[in-house]
Amino acid sequence: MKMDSRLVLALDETDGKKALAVAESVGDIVDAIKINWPLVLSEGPQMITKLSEMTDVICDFKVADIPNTARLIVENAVSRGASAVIVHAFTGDDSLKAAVEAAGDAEIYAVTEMSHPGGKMFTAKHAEEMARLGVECGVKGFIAPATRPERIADIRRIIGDLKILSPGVGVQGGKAFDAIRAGATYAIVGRAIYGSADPRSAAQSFADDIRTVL
Ligand code: NUP
Repeated sequence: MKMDSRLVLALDETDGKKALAVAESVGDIVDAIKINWPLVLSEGPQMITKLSEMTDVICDFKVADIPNTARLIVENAVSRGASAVIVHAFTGDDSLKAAVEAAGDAEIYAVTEMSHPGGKMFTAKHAEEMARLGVECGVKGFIAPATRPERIADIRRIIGDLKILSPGVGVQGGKAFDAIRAGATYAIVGRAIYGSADPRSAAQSFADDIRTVL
């Protein structure tokens, strides 16, 4: 995955045509596109393949299952063109290892602490443990909240130079440059780009913000 703008688009637009138009308009600005259940459920898993012809695709399926099911999901996503799959870490070492093995050359990113207010209830309490487990199990990166940049710094201290992808920028209140300054490798931005009247200039302004702290 590129590390140029350090910006990842979260493409939760559920209209396939609009989603592809946004992807095309910002494709040269973002380093990757992250898709989630809303787009895959409305437009089908072939969206993974279509988007992967433009850029790296991260499947944010937040896989939280037994090892065999985790393996089946990851294999399927990767065979359709995903460069990375996001999984939950609370499932434990066997499920995480199964996901890593199934990914092959693709990457597995594990969620540590979620960015929304409810993320403090359970995930925040175990974020460091989950980060340590992820390192042991061979994941290539972690999801940590731009809404709480100090927590990105906490996770960075545990994981060394593995990747951190940080959602929660824009509508959720976080700032891309705060996340990067705290140790995130990429800022993930969804609605503030695809929901904007001019997605390309919105993406460019996030990329410009990030550049000020690189
Ligand atoms: O903790 C997380 N927070 C979060 O927002 C983990 C995530 N994977 N996400 C995802 O990032 C969320 O599901 C959505 O796809 C994206 C953020 O979108 P937005 O708030 O920028 O629109």
